[in-house]
Amino acid sequence: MRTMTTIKRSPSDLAAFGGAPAFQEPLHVGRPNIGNRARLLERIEDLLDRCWLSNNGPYVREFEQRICEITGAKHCVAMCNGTIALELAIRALELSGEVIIPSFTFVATAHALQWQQITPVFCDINPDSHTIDPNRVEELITPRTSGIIGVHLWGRACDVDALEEIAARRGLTLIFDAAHAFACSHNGTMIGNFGEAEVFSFHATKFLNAFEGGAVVTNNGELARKIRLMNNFGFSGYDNVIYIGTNGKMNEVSAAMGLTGLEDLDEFVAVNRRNHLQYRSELEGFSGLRLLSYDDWERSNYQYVVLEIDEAETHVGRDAVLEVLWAEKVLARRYFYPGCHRMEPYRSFFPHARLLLPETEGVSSRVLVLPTGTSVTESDIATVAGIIRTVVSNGDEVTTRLAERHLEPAFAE
Ligand code: T4K
Repeated sequence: MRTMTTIKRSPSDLAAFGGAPAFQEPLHVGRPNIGNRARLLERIEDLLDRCWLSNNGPYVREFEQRICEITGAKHCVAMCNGTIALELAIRALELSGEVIIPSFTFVATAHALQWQQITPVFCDINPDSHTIDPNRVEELITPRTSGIIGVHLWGRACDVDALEEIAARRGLTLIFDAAHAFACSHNGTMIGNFGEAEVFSFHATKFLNAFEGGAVVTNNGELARKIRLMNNFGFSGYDNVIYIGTNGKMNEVSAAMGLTGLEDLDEFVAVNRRNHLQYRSELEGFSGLRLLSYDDWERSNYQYVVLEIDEAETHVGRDAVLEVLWAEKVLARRYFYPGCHRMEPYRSFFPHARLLLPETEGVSSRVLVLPTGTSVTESDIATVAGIIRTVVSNGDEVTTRLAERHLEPAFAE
């Protein structure tokens, strides 16, 4: 049992102010969904018996097939991670010059471009959806712009239709970073079918994990063929290299993990959804708190519990709530603070970018991502929500006491 019986009714009960931590062991945000261990070990035994560990093995091929079945997309190329998958999609589509992306995303979206000497141009987001604002995209198009990468942040589709319209009208290539959006839909069509290509991540912390993994999914056969070549050094059959490539291959153990997770996909969704609804009911009615919701008419993986804290109403800032939670061993995260534009090398390249990104600045100062997934229990969530309720119900006091705490010599070091 992780939870102790301490109920945090008042600020004095909080670990930040001397109380016992609510959890004995850290409660992580990104705990992997493991699925059926016996099935995984069976598959690993099997691949060891077969002595086929990588290079387009049977489990990788089966994994790609299953991703196509689930998304309805025609082609899937599985890879060692989502970042390489993004890099290969960008390269195969011959993007160059400048590409417009949101700044409010994991830094891999920007790095995948900059790694190839393509400039990421940061676009502001819609503060309600947290995704790229199509109304701002058009202002950023220059003669050097070759494409747009929309990010389906938190697994909620960005404004696909508006981006498609702009890309078509302005002759730009459109792809999507769908790292968070495996098994999600947009207007009833599964993510994986939009733009020239969509990229999934199957990292340990993702809804479906392959330890590390990623994939490019597309309905364009020629593009899939090119990416498959690039993913394996450009080899087309033995001894014949026809393209500059790299090594982005997924290995068989990763595919075994991915296939095992796929067998429990419905269970992962059900648990995440239940967790989400519990957080919602526990935090409902507290002014200044907003929990991002998922559309019930869409397919969603409910992988992220995203809380926005409006300091003007709660009188306690997001960072203060974070500090209190960490003291309780609840390792909530400030994804995707402070925005790519405030990270290197982009901060040095574009020192004034923040002036064009007011919504990104605002959202990234308010967001806190809370623990969910199959390893988080109902009682864990009740405890976490209880701490948050105590903090926001006593916003002024918590803020003052944290400020005093920071003045103590122990915290000044
Ligand atoms: N595009 C977007 C929009 C993305 O969000 C990402 C990745 C990518 C592209 C690139 O895809 P990949 O190349 O990663 O496939 C994590 C992940 O490393 C990263 O995959 C993910 N996005 C990002 C949002 O989160 P960190 O820096 O938060 O990782 P870390 O080590 O702090 O772990 C997060 C939490 O999960 C901690 O509380 C610890 C816990 N954890 C982590 C691992 C790895 C576990 O409990 N078990 C584990 O095995 O980046």
